[in-house]
Amino acid sequence: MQRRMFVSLIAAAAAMSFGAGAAHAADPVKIGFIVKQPEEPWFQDEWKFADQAAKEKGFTLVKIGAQSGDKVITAIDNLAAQKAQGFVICTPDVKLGPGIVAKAKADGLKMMTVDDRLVDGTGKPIESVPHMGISASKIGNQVGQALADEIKKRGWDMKEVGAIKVSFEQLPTAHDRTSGAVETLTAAGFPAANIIDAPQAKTDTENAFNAANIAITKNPQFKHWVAFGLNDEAALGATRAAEGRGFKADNMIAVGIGGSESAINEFKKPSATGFFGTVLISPKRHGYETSLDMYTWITEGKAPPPLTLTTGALMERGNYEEVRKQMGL
Ligand code: FCA
Repeated sequence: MQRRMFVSLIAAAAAMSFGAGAAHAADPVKIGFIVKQPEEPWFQDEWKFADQAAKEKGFTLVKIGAQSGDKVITAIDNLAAQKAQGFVICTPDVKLGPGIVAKAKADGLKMMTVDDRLVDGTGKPIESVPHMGISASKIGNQVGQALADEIKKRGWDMKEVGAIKVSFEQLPTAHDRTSGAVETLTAAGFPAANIIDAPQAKTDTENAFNAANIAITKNPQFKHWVAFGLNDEAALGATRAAEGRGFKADNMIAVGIGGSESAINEFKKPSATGFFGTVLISPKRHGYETSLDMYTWITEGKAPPPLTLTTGALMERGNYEEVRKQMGL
């Protein structure tokens, strides 16, 4: 009896020294989180919430920034060499889809995508890879509605308003977001001819600034401007370009998508800027939940849901703290 107790004590001590989660004690869980633009606050936030999941569950999170296809491939190889079992990725280019899937398979890693969904050679989403993204068209509709409401509130004549559509057509979620905004804006009576396409080369503030600058320069006929794009960086770039051309808060309404630090900093400025609002989306769901999904997949063999689309809520200068709190941020 005493001997048996001694043996089980030793077993318990051994299990403890390997850490919690005894079933995989010899094989610690390691998960990669690869993002395309690590400097962007949205991705910093995703990482922050992924870290929270890692802390709670006791796995190791490997955060990697990969701005090109080459870097993605190197990142996957590195993860395999470090004995990671899986990764979550927001790819720098969705067309890399088949290559990334093949690489993960060759290296024996589980993968799921976040934000930007991989496409195959014909441009169709790769449905075999679990994905969490935003409900892009609906959130675009919310942006368009916010713009239309504010134009009306200010009593502007829509004929005299230009709309900068900062576009990034090669990314399906970007296309869906801006199309949603256009749809709602025109349904509210905004003239389609006043929507000026401003294609950006990359989805950051600088490229949005350059794109918007050209749009404004080429269209001196407008008295007021509104702007939208796929994220806050697009709306901010357009805001800065408009400011440079003399269109400040009272003649510019930009609405972004995101609600991370770039937007908050803008709302915190002592006086209002042309960055009127943003549709807050959840970096917590996209960072915490995806990492947890991957952890469950690795430890219990239960694959994440094939497709999860998250929602957003409009927030403005006057209510951003409240709206963020409501979303648990
Ligand atoms: C895309 C955009 C990001 C963010 C994310 C949810 O990846 O590039 O800015 O909006 O979707």
